[in-house]
Amino acid sequence: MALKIRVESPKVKYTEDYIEAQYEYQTTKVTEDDNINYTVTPVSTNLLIRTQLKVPKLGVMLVGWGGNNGTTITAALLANKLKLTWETKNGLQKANWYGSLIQASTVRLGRGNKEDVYVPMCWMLPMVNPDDIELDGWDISNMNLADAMQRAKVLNINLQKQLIPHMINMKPRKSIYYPDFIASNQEKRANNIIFGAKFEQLEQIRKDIAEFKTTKNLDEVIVLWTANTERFSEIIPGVHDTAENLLKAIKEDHSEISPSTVFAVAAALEGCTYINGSPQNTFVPGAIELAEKQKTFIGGDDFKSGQTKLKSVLVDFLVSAGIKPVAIVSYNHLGNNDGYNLSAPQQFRSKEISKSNVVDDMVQSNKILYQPGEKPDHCVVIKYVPYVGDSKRAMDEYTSEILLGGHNTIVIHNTCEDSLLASPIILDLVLLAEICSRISFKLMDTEDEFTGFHSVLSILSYLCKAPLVPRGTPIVNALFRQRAAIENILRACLALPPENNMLLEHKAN
Ligand code: NAI
Ligand code: DG6
Repeated sequence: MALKIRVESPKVKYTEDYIEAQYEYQTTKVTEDDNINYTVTPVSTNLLIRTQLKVPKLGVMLVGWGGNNGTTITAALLANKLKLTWETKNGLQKANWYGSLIQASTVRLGRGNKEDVYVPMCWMLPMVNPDDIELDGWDISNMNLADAMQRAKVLNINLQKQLIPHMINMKPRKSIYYPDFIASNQEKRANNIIFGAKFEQLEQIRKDIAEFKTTKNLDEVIVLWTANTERFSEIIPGVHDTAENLLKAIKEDHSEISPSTVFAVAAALEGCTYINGSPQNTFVPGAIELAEKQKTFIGGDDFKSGQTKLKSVLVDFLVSAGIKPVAIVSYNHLGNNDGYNLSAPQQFRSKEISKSNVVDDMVQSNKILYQPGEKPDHCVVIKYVPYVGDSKRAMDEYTSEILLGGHNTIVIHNTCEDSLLASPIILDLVLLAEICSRISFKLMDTEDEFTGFHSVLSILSYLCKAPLVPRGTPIVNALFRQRAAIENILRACLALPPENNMLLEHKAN
């Protein structure tokens, strides 16, 4: 693959197979004596970071392929690959990847002759081209993707008409349906089911993955859950706690193992990355341990698409400006099948949990504003209103305390198609997870083996409402900290320093 960016530096070596970067990773160690005095020690670690150049032939399998997100990401991949255009009342619309961090956002590379030079994030390292992704998936509904796209009512009709011939022969594979885990109102969709015991279902999903990989001659498959939100599983010792117990419990057909966890187990056993785009606790401790043992990657939970994304910017802005948010009320209504499923209390509860913890790190970062344990009131409401379909309305009120007991209230009203927000995030999750599988590092000048990222890919936090991180790792929800992590890791792979925004060269006399 031709590289778009080449770094001229003795710290970067290009071989036939790798980019090797010598990187000085700088952190600070702080010792706190009595909360008033701090001792800070800069720490520097010299790393050798290696990025494999060969981009794999990638397959993506979506669980919930026939849903609004599943059909919309399929349509977006096809529309971009086929370079489709379609008439709208505002003129000719071209396919694009707006909303994708990797495909449609840029990174400041540095200073050119006269101005700053920005490049698409996907140019930083050799990444999978979305046009080359092979798609497949499962759904408990047997509807073909063309009909399912029409059912979703997300896309412009002129685009749908062009896509129908490309999607009509796409048929979701049979899936696992345990009625107890999703809302009972979903039952009428469930006509495409793998019957049998849990272990037999697990084996069938494994066969599906293997068959897809062989038939399409793929190097790698990523499995992503974009199916209905499930209720939380009750974590039972001896069932969910270790990889061994989880596998044993599946063999014993234990009723408290969810479909999404069976998929996670199947993916790990097939050596695949598994990403959870919904809020439920798919990654029970045993599923995490299994991924660690299998050295596969996992990421989640719950796509961070709209209201929460804005929240993770706005609260960060307020708290870092020294303003104290004291009440956040987030209301939304929508009328798609996701909203219908979430109208059931247990499934709503999963979403409520996922949407509720997203300001914790920002609040905890400011001890001037918040006493230990103090948090803003935070209320999340979701209502199902069929008429508005996929066009979700989100209304937020942020009340903050300002100078000398004053108050500041910000109110936001947001309307847009939920699946058009989620689909580019699905693409980003896949592309980022894939590039992470080609990055490895070791301490400089040691005989150590290169190691890759931890199985739990916390770098995906930017794209998730409730980021899954390795045990004992801080959770970051603030959007621009999350973005900076991605950008600076990509820069590190090229031995480029983190973007510091100091612009000292323009500030000094
Ligand atoms: P949807 O209801 O249109 O699609 C879900 C699909 O999953 C349906 O076709 C359903 O038949 C299928 N399904 C249910 N259980 C299944 C199983 N066990 N195996 C295979 N298929 C199964 O929902 P939509 O709008 O596509 O959302 C999908 C998920 O993504 C939901 O959990 C939603 O909460 C989550 N999400 C969506 C966001 C968005 O902005 N659209 C943002 C964050 C999360
Ligand atoms: C109702 O809130 C439906 C949900 O699936 C959300 O639309 C989805 O989780 C997106 O949430 P947010 O907070 O990222 O807009």
